Amino acid sequence: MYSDDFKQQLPDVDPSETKDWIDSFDQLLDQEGAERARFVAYKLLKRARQRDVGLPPLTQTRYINTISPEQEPAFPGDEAIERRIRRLVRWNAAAMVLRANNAFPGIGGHLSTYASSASLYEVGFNHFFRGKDEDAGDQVFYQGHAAPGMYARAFLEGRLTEDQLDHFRREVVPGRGLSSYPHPRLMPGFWEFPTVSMGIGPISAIYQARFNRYLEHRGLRDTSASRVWAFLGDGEMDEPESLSALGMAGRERLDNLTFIVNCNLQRLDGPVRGNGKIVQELEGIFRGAGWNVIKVIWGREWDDLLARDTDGALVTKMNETVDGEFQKYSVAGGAYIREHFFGPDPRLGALVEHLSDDDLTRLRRGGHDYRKLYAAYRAATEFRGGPTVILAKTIKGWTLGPGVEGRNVTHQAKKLSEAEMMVFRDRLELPIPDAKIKDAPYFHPGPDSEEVQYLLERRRALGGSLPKRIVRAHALPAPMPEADAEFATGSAAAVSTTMVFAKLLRNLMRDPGFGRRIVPIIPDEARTFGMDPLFREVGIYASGGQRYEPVDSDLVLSYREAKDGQVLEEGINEAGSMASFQAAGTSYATHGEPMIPFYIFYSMFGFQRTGDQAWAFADARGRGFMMGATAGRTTLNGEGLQHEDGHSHLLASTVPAIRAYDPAFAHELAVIVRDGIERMYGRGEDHLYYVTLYNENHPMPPKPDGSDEGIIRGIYRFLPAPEIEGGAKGRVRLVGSGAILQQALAARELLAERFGVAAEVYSATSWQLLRRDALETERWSRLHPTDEPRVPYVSQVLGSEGGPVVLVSDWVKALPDLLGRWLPAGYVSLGTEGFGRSDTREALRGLFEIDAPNVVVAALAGLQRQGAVPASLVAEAIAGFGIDPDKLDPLDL
Ligand SMILES: Cc1ncc(C[n+]2csc(CCOP(=O)(O)OP(=O)(O)O)c2C)c(N)n1
Ligand SMILES: [Mg+2]
Repeated sequence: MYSDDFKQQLPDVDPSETKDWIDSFDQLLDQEGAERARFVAYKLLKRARQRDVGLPPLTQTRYINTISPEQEPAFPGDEAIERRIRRLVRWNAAAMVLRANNAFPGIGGHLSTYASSASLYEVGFNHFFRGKDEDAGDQVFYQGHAAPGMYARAFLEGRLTEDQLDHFRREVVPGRGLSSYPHPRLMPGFWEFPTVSMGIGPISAIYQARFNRYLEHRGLRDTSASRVWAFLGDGEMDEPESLSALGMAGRERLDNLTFIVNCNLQRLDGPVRGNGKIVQELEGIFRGAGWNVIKVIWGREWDDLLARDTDGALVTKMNETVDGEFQKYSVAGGAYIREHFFGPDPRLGALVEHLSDDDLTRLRRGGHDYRKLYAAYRAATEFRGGPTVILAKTIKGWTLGPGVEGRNVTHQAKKLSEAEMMVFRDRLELPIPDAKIKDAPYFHPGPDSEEVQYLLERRRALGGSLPKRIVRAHALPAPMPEADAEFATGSAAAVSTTMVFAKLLRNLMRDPGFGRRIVPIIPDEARTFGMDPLFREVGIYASGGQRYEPVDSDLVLSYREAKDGQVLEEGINEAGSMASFQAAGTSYATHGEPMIPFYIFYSMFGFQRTGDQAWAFADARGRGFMMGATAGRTTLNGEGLQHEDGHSHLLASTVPAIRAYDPAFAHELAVIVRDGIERMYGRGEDHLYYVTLYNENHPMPPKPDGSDEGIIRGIYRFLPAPEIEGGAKGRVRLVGSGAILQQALAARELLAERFGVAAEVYSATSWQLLRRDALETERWSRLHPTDEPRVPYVSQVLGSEGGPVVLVSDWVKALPDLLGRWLPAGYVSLGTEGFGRSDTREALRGLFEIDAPNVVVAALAGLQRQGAVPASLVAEAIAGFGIDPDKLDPLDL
């Protein structure tokens, strides 16, 4: 409860009592000095925080453990057995990486991340993480590079075989290999959340915790028993995504969320903060954002030293030593530590007089002290009113021996010499004979061993083994016909596909079958997209309800926030929106509760800005709709270079799970959304839909009979060629998409009226799916040479007969060019390569050469190449339309 700052401003109801407190403090300061006064002040502040009196954050505390030894709870487990289990996991985790690299040099893998974090995970597995056997359990985001540790544990549990461990990083034969990192796409029964792209884990975890609350507050699922745990690297915390949502987590008081930052002080190249202190820096940032911070810096060996540090010399030294120096101590040996850490101050020297140099090297860091960690996790789970971060100081490569531990190169270590392995084995006290060491054999004590029985029992008690991903969701019924029937009949009034979508979404949300499962996600642009009616109708999610009367409360469309509000209004925050999108889009698996997210955003700020999260969403087997509004380089005309999107479809096409659509009409949009819902929520297919929406108004025609299949597959003939009086001088085919289909339609009229050319018009609803189909077909034919070759759908629709083909859209030419080799020779693509700029739509379409006159010219040029019309006719057309043939190419602007 850090946000109740107003409490500070209360009047002083008992000034004489206040004075007593101040007088005693003054007395302490005067009589015992500043150090003692500071000490007591710290203690009081700490106490106040622990008692949750609503103190504003004091962002940094001393460089010692937050939980004092006397506050540590009794450890409920069998420490000795748990240590042995940890050693087994450590060994097997390393063995799988070593064996993989012995057999296949260069296959990669990491030893050091897990080595530094084994205790962090083990205490969680043995005492805290709730499994998924009965319900959703906890959601654990594992640090990507620690994956070998999770596999090694699953091996001890009997969930993975030696053969599978031996196929670490060799996944080509399905079902046998283990993915390098957590990838639900590749191991859908094991991993839940992709984390290895640094920064994606932390932001996803925060929004997952908030989404759990959303489900609960909306009465969809009781998630109160689920806790979200995120294991993160200290280097990873430099990513903007890692930190950007901390404030939200604090504001939302997500006490169902625990971060564990593995502060090994190192990232890949070297120290995270050689000249500073990452633990302290993170403490300040997290606390400032309203988090409960628990530092686990020192192991129990330091307790006695700190207890005897009555003059504060040791704490001062700890406070002043920079991380680069701590790293040096971790490799330099006891004599060096004595000289440089304890040496300069005689008081410190005296403090460790009784310890040998070896003892000094055994003064562990807190993140390797199981009991200290247990205390921290306990405190984190018991804390109420906000999220907790545990900052655990560790050594990267811990237990792997002097060549690897704490070295700058440790991150990339994937080999150990035989001698190093023997040291490692001895340290882990494992009975592996010298003769076998060079093969790095796995070590399993047997299913009946005390260790395995213990760990299985622990997991049983906690609800089952982890990591595990289970899909328990039931299929949803198809939308009622009322949801989209109106769009098939079209409308004479000019409307935009954005307006149509807003209407369609509202209809769907009223569907009794699944309307309440829809999750509209909007980064502060609902008004732009005409979606503000939702505010009133279904409310904006606000965990604490609306605590004020909105300025527009007298209006029909007022800004209504509610605890059970349905809209996730994320603010100007596309990364956060994507993280919500992932939490909602994976809810069918995480919680067995299918939710249908529609994330609506400026198309320019989607794949370009948060493309990595789209990739993660697809990896996570998310299901949902990304709606790229204000699409089109020339259709969003006044906003200029940084807004006008002509390439997001190209970027989207790189995500393998995508189904990307660029509908032109209301009926197309309706068919696409209905089909998407049926595929993802009826048939359980794991897709990411990308659908672009335009803000250009035009009439919406009725749906042509029999067009559904074409709309879904990516192209259909929208209009036949017109009859030309006296016979056509030539025949062409015009293919358009989105708002620019209007230009193809206008070109069809011009071609008929002015040039006697008959043009068919096709709507290409999905360039990307057409390419996908063509690639699949082509591949099939190549691998089945004795069978009749299959013909790609696009070639079936646009065969060799029918005249030249012109393809035009508000996207870069590269998009239709993706279909190039399956199109009739000589096709022409028109598009919007180059930077956008502000002007009228007409002017921009002229600039990018995608307006009706330019489509006509391209069609005539196609006929000219076929010898159907003379070059002079094309030249006349160019002149007649006032097109300057020497005008600037928009690519050169
Ligand atoms: C977005 C991104 N950039 C770069 C990398 C490459 N990378 C992998 S691990 C790593 C260092 C990780 O350091 P830290 O977060 O401190 O984790 P540790 O292994 O030390 O626990 C880097 C740079 C990545 N995985 N993701
Ligand atoms: Mg690190």
